Amino acid sequence: MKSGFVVIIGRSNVGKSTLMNTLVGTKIAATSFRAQMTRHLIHGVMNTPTGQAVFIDTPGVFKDRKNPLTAKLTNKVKESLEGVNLIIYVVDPTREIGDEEKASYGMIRHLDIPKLLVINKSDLPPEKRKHQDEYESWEENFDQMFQLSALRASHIQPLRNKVMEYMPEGEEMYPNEQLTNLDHHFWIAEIIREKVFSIFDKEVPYSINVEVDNVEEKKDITVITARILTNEERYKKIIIGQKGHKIKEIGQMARKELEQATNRKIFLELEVFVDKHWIERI
Ligand SMILES: Nc1nc2c(ncn2[C@@H]2O[C@H](COP(=O)(O)OP(=O)(O)OP(=O)(O)O)[C@@H](O)[C@H]2O)c(=O)[nH]1
Ligand SMILES: [Mg+2]
Repeated sequence: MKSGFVVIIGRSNVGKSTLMNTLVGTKIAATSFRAQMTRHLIHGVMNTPTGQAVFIDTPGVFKDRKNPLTAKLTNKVKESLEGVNLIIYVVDPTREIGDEEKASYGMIRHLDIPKLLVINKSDLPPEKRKHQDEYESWEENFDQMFQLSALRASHIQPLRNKVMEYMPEGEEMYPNEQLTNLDHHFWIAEIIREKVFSIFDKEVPYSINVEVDNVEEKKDITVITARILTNEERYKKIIIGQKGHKIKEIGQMARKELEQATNRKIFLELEVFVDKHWIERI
């Protein structure tokens, strides 16, 4: 059988995590319309009749934000390229090729690894995909180009087939029922963090992390205790909101998704703490 690693790489927000989820066929990585959602190397496993491809979702290459997180995330992207069999380079045709895109492409251009170019977001109308032609002209630098919509899951199968063609002979790396390297606590934390990203704008999402302390499976309900950590007292106030409205909203959104995904009733206890050191633990 065939088996190998496929890294999904590109600048922030192009749809890498959405694409991985679609390729695997289930939601593994959290996604957001805000940049820098992904902070870890997240594996998503695709099992096919011919074998197994392990996708590695990576943090987006990000140039502008001068927070201490960016350097850490960039290192993770570099690390992700070691030992992979194939690179999927994702671009967003609604955004121009600027410094960030060039920096992103610069991380892979010299590598002697097969590369596929994915021009994502094909569901958007042509007038929004203003830079389509510029990205298409990159085709010659890649082994093949694909135009697809990760969000709508359209034109995905040809990419899946191509990926399997590139996989070498080998034994499966994950047992059939295991689709990711994320442990249960981390997965829950990512869903909660996704909700924080969806509710707040500006700097709040970049000031926070979520840590899950305890998951207790009781007879009829799962009780989860988690903390939202933020750098500053003023953000803590915003996250809690007036009369606790915001934290309640985050909790409800996360609980709903967790209940759907696990098919269990969930009790989610969320608290907000100021902790400047969360970045060191990423
Ligand atoms: N219209 C459209 N939107 C998409 C598509 N794929 C992803 N998106 C949206 O683009 C945004 C970013 O998606 P993500 O998958 O989180 O992007 P990412 O590249 O993983 O971002 P980072 O983890 O921050 O680097 C989200 O709002 C997605 O819903 C697509 O095919 N079409
Ligand atoms: Mg992502």
